[in-house]
Amino acid sequence: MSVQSKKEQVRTLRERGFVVVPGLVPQARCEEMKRVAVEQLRVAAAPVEYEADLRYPGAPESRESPGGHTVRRLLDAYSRHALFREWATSPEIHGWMELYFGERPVLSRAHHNCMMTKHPAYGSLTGWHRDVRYWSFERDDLVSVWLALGSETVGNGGLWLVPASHDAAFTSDRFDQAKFFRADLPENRLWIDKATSPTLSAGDVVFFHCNTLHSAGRNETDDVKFSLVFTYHGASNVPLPGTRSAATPEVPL
Ligand SMILES: O=C(O)CCC(=O)C(=O)O
Repeated sequence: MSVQSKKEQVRTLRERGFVVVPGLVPQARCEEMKRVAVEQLRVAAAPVEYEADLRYPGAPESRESPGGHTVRRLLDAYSRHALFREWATSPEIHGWMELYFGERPVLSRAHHNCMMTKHPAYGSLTGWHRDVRYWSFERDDLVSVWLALGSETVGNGGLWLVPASHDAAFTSDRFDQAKFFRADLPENRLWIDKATSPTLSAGDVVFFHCNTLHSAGRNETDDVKFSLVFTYHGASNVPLPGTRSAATPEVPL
C-alpha cells in the first residue's frame, strides 16, 4: 500500500470519518510510553476510571466484585507523564491538526486525554456510539488521535469504525437512552454492517472524527492492550460555557 501524504490523510478523514496512518511513532518511543503506562497501571496511579464505574457489557458489577479494580482508563494522560504530553503536543500532531482545521489547533483536556487499557478479564466491550454524544462545543468538529502502543486486532478488542458515518444525520430515535446507536434497528444494521476494524501495530495512529460511529469488542488474549488517546479542535470552535467540555483548561498548540 502506498503511503498517503498528510494532505491525502486529511482528505480521507474528511471523506470517511477516519484514517489510519501506519508507523507514525517510532517503536522505541512506543515502548517507552508503554513502560510508563504498565508501571502506572501496576500501582493504579490516580486518576483512573474503573470498568466497574462504567458497567459496560463484560465489566464487573461493582468495585467490590471480583475484578472490581480493573482499570479502563488511566485518566489525564497529559499530566501523567512528559512522554505522553510531548506526543500530544508534538510537531507531527500540530501540523496534522493545523492542516485539518485550517486554524490553530487546541488540545481538549476534558475529553479522552487518557491511556485506554483493555484487560483480558473484566475488560468490557463498548457499543456503537459517537464520541460527541456527551461533548459540548460550538460545532461538532473535533478529531481524536488513537495511538496503538501494541498490536490491536479484533481479538484483543480493537476499534471498529463505520466509514462515512460522521456525515450522516441520524434522528435521536436511532440511539438509546445512553446515546448508543441501536444495533437492534434494521436501518442501523445497514450502517453497522459496513464497519471495518483496522489491524494496528505499535506506532500506528487512527485519526477519527467525533461523529464517526465506532465500537470495540472484548480482549480475548492474555495481554492488556494500551492505546493513548487525545482529542483536538480548532481555536474558533470553543467549548460551551458551563459544560464539562469547558471545565478543564485547554492547551493551544
Ligand atoms: O476501547 C474501547 O472499548 C472503545 C473506547 C471508545 O470507543 C471510547 O472511549 O470512546
